Amino acid sequence: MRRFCLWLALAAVSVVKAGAQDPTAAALARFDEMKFGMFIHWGLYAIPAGEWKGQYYRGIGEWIMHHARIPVREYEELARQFNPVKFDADQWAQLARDAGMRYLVITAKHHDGFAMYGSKASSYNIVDATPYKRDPMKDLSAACARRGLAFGFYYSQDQDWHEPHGRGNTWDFPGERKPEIYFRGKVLPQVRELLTGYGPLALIWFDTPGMLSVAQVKELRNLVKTLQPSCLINSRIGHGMGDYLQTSDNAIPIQVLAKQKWEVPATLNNTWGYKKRDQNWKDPADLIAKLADIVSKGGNYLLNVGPTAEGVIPEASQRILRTIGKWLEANGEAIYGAGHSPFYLPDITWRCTTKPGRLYLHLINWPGPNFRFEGLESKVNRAWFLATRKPVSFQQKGSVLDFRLPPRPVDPYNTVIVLEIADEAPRVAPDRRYDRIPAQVDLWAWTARLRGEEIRYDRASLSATNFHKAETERNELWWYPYGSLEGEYRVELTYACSDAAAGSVFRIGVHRGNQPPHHEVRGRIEGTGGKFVTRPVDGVLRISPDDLFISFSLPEGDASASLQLRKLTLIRKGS
Ligand code: FHN
Repeated sequence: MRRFCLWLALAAVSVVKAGAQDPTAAALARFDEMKFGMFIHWGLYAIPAGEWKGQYYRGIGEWIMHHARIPVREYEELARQFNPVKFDADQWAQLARDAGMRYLVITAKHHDGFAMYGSKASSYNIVDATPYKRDPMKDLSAACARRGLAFGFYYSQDQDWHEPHGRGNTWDFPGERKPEIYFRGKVLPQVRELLTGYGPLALIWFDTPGMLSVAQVKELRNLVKTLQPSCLINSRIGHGMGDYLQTSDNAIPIQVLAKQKWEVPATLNNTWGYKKRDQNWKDPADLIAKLADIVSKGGNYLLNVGPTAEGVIPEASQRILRTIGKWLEANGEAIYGAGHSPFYLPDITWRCTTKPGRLYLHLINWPGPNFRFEGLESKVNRAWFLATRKPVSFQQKGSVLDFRLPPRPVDPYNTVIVLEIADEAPRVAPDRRYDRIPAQVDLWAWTARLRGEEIRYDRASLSATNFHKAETERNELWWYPYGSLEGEYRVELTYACSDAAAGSVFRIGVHRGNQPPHHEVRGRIEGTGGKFVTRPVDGVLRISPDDLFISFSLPEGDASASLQLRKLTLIRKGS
């Protein structure tokens, strides 16, 4: 504990030092400490909640205006019904605290163009256009401040389906767009309002930069930094002008990313904005493991809730978040302010975070009673379970540690072992370092983004299944290497499939941006009698550093949708 307090004091000094030089650097240091935040998508779209005129729309709920091509005049009617009488800012902020979150980001204006705060720049806002007539953002920013939660706004700066010169609404406004009119008339004044009316903002979260020019983005950035020099800007402002990297939605890099600070925005089910039908809630065990995964790779986790039109955060979301909060109460030391893993992360048994003189081993898939951990050259003085403080028995021979563990996890979600080491910073065997990507890399289904409404991950078999609806190619797995893979690879597939379901063509694609693959290998799913097997795939997969993601899908027919895919293995050619 004393060591931890000393470390906290040192961290505070470094923040003060950084702050003396550069407010953005100091803000980034604070952001890095926080690790876990609440994202809130709340707007008029919570009324239709995924259905329009009796029809269900697939996809994310806040996009219903776009998916159903709802005319502006009809969508505006929703404002006249929006009356969130159950909204309680203190309850929301308290939920974030109970979940162990340290910051909160809420949609001030999403792509539908409706301002969820009292805007003078556009009367299409919650105070002027709804029966509610109040500004919930005033209450929420104050409730966060009372609880020491950092506060930030989401703002859709380019897409605005309500405005003729905003981007995205081609059904009402098929004519030529003059983005400058929208940018000067709405974006700049509204961003000014957000930065001047709600106290200090930890960050402003721009989204889908689209068509804004370099000059416009520069002006937007300057406005933010002039009004609040320590307000951080995410990379989705565009043109490389953000302070930190926003990964794609629900996209966790496959490896440690240490060159810059980053954050993963993620959903608790499949949608951001409230959608009645979407009950595909993620398992708390999975979310807790993902939090450890993200922190061990150097990132922050921004986890979303989508409140109802009445202003209630769904019961299921609350339950999940409080479960995470309980885990953090006992194990937060291994998360807040922790550094990324000094090791390469070869499988999904463990993740590692660090503080001076300490390593935290997060056992996210229980290894059983004999756990061998290789690659640490520093001498381990002591080891104990973080949650119970009970010692863990181990033997160290050179860089090999052999732990003797109970047969079952100490914590069903993630058991953390603290290692007190003789060095301030761990010494790691060169071939195990986090930046040494080996010749053979496993892309586990668990580390992939699950793309689609039907696809599911099963923790017991460590595999993803339900690769349905091949015609829309929506049920897929996507892995994000963020520059960590480059070269030509042979590929192996580890999967199980009943003989009756065999036969579909599978595709492993390499994508640049959110485009169809520019390169791919294909094969056919063969039956395995339901057992997991590893089979080679014909062809060679070429990956370059600027490729965004690698996908697995059934592009032609989904007869084999029930296959269980555990991992792809990439074996660098010539190795
Ligand atoms: O289009 C939006 C989407 O509605 C949601 O707001 C997410 C959150 O990251 N961002 C965009 C898509 O990336």
